[in-house]
Amino acid sequence: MATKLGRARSASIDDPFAAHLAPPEGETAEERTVRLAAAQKAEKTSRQIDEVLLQSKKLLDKKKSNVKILLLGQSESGKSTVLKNFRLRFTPQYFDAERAAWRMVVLLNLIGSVRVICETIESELAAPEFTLVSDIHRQRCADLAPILREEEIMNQLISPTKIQGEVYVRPGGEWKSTLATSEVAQNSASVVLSMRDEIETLWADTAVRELLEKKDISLRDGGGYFMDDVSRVTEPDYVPTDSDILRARIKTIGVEEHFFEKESASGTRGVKDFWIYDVPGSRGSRAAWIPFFDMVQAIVFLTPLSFYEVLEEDTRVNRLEDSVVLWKEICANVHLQNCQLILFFNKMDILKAKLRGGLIIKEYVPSFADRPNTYAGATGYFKEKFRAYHKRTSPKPRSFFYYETTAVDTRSTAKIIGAVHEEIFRKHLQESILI
Ligand SMILES: Nc1nc2c(ncn2[C@@H]2O[C@H](COP(=O)(O)OP(=O)(O)OP(=O)(O)O)[C@@H](O)[C@H]2O)c(=O)[nH]1
Ligand SMILES: [Mg+2]
Repeated sequence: MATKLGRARSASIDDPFAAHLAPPEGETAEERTVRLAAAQKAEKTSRQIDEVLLQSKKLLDKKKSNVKILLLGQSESGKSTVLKNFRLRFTPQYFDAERAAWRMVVLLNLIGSVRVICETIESELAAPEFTLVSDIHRQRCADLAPILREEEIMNQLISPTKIQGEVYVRPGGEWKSTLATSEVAQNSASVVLSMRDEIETLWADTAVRELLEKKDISLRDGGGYFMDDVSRVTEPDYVPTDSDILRARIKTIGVEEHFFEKESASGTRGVKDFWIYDVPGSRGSRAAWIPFFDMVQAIVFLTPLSFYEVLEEDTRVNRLEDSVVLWKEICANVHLQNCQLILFFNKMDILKAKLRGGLIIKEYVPSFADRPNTYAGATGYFKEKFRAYHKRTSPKPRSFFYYETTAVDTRSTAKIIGAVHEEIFRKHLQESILI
């Protein structure tokens, strides 16, 4: 039987809270236990809220005090690939944990290439004149229809909304955990693995290769190219290599924000914490860049020297011209006048291969004239152009940093990333001392 307890102490009329804090009159021992337990729970919740607030504040402070780097450049210039290189170099443990998800992206890229090939065959077969391919190819594509359905299923899983028919994943790691753990994705992967022979047969067909060449479709240049690795990437125990992850392509909508914190792994000692922002580069999404201009200390600006290509989103615009216009705008922007600008001529492996294949620069860039039609000739010429714009348009003088990169090559990029990181922190330190 519960006993009523008397009031422990009477509420002082001078203390406005005392009446609320004092135990209720005539409280039983049971009621007291319940009340104290409730108070304890409320206190715990309050502590948890305080903890969350403190963490958010710490995060905000970190953002304020840590170096922030922005990756800029047109779509497909290699921003997300450079971000992967930073992650591989500075947070290798996180990078490692994501291999299962990237395996699925590699398979998706593989299906994407099959889709391009089959669509090209279909349109060729629809042409009234003589075609390079025949009903045999139509049948091969029909046999491969199950993997195209799996592409749809996997895309549905990671991105329920498409934009203009294209699949984009949202920033953050959610799509990675979905792809890595979902049974539906595992099942899709099994379907792809079961069709490896059919994929290989399609790709080994010389008529198919000739058709792609005739249509000027170079799967190799488009990113996410794994057609030469079918047997390897369709092994049941396949784990993507670093290089595979760098070459895998998935489009992100919105801004990817990554915090780089010292990991205990060897090789990352002495690294200061910093943030990197990876933004989308297509013309329609460049407005998303502006909010970052006031807060970043360094910009890595990427441009492939693809004077022989046009933008995917606007085929009237030459890719290199688009990059030059962007570069001038970034250099001239007063909000960025104190920002370090680091220029990457990226995809240099592709430029080298094109030159080896007989690309004549002056046919695309008449002002190149009779300079040596070589890799050094091309990079030297365009480097001076970019340097001149940098000097002419920057609101106040600043250093010009420039690197030739092949972001899918982890080894050479790791060295460059190390040098860039050091340079950014050297300047940051100098400025902190001056402040
Ligand atoms: N061969 C070659 N491919 C590269 C290089 N850098 C990036 N790529 C590939 O090009 C494709 C596009 O690269 P991303 O890093 O996704 O390009 P992005 O600038 O982030 O593009 P958006 O997100 O659309 O703005 C990917 O499949 C990369 O693997 C390079 O140096 N050489
Ligand atoms: Mg990207």
